[in-house]
Amino acid sequence: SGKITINGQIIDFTDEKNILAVARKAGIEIPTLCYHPELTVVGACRLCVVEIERMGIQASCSTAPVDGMVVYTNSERVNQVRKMVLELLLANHDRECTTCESSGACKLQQYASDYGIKRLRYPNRSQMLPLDTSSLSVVRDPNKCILCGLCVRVCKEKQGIGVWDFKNRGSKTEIVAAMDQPLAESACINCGQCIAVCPCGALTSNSSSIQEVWAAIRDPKKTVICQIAPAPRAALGEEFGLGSVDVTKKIVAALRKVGFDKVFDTVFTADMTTIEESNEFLGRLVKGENLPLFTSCCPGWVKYAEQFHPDLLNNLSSCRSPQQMFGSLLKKKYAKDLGVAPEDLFVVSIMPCTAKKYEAKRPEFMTEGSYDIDAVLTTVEAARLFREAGIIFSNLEDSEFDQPMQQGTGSGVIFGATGGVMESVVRYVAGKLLNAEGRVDVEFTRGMEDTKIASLEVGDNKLTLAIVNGLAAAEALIQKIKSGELTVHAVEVMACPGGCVGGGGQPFQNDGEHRLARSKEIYNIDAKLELHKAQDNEDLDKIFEKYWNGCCNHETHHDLHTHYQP
Ligand code: HC1
Ligand code: SF4
Repeated sequence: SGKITINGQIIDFTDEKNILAVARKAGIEIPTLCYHPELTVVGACRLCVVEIERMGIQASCSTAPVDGMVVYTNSERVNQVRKMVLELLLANHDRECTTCESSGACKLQQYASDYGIKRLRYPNRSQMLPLDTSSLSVVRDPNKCILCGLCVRVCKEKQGIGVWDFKNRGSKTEIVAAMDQPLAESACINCGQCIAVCPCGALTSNSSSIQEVWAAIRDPKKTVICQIAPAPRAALGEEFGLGSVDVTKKIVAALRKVGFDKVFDTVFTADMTTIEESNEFLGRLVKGENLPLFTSCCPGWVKYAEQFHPDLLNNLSSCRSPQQMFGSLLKKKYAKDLGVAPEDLFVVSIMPCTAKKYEAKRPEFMTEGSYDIDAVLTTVEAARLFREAGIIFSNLEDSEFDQPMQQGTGSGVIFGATGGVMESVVRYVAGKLLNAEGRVDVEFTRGMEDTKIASLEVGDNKLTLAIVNGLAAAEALIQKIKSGELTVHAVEVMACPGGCVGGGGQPFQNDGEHRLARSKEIYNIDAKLELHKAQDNEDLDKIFEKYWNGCCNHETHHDLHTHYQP
């Protein structure tokens, strides 16, 4: 710890590892394209240079603060270097901003504007290389890549997968997927975290579903239904300058204006998942088999388990995810009520997640030859749909979800943040075993740490529960469980940092600060809702009764569960 002077201002530092972090803490912005506070530092882009007395021009991301240092972040020399760095990057970058998926959410575009870059002194060397559109979830445009390496690091360090890597050296350097094969051939689990860190449009979500949704809406034969996941409600407003506030009812209103026939809440089937999964868990506890139970609503995690831990597949909950439970319910049951064939019901979901696009296309999730979910839009893509429809989002009047699946509990809403699924199960089980009336709030499940473990007494059961987000953290936990170092009864795994609020389909900036704000809003929504536990959902009771003669039986098992095969 010590003090440094930045632009004449004396600033204390404690455990910050670099000048950039000290400056940001003091509210002084330093531009960077390759630095991420949660990833290793490589000092590749040189945009974060500062001038240090007696040391000259240095990259602030890779220079440690030393007591007494005198730093200038915006001297003439600093700004000259930054402009040159930006011009060199732009010379190698496809600058077709008007047609870029990331226009308006691009740090390179922003900095070029901030630093007044008008004409380049260097020839344009960008070539038109083909895009990699092989993945259902992620599209890569190599012409936009500036080699910052954030995708390489996030996939390796946070997800422990390492799909992306550098190839060649010097001016031939490029980033490629494993074995230089199309992304779809790799071990990619579709989480979209590389999209979340990409500063400039080289990695974006596969947005082809937007056109499919328009086509269905314009097709008079189709009944078009939308469901909204928990996490987008606290993030979609960011796209319209409203911040991370609850916009659930505006999303419903926007979808009606777009032309959807019915709008439902994935929170309804999150409650359904809680009930089916909690009973599955209690059954396993009684029999002492297939423990620990791992949650399975995160499709990135499911693919990871299939690829790297096939011996754990019997431990995964057999419950379909809330997205897929809703799809199955709509295509197998509700379609009949409407008198519509499954293929004429077009089911869309708005998800914070790029892996949900892949989950929707898994062959086990079909009804009479038609996918249970026809199209998945990320939060960002839904915002684009609304803009394309000419909707002025911030002016919309609130609108409610449709009957007869209208209710959703706070327990279903918190699925959207890390720890929420586990908390929902605890609320349900405590309510059921202890006849607990009213609210059962759990403390240890909350917070953004990547690993949370606690033991709770619920009735006669002493349960040890673990919650992880990010697959590197999941892997570390699995190793402890497999080695016998740790015994747990249930594990919640979410592939994305912070859970679904940090999903790869959420708005840019998709960083720690935004994940925290969204997760706070998710818990605010829960705190305000009268319905608190999954068993409080009366609409759900009626639907269970009507379609399956109750819950947690052979019939629900057939329609709402699945089986993961090693
Ligand atoms: Fe999620 Fe889920 S919470 S997985 O994070 O279980 O995507 O939001 O919709 O299906 O409900 C995502 C969010 C989402 C499912 C639910
Ligand atoms: Fe890696 Fe996730 Fe990107 Fe796939 S989507 S390459 S797993 S970070």
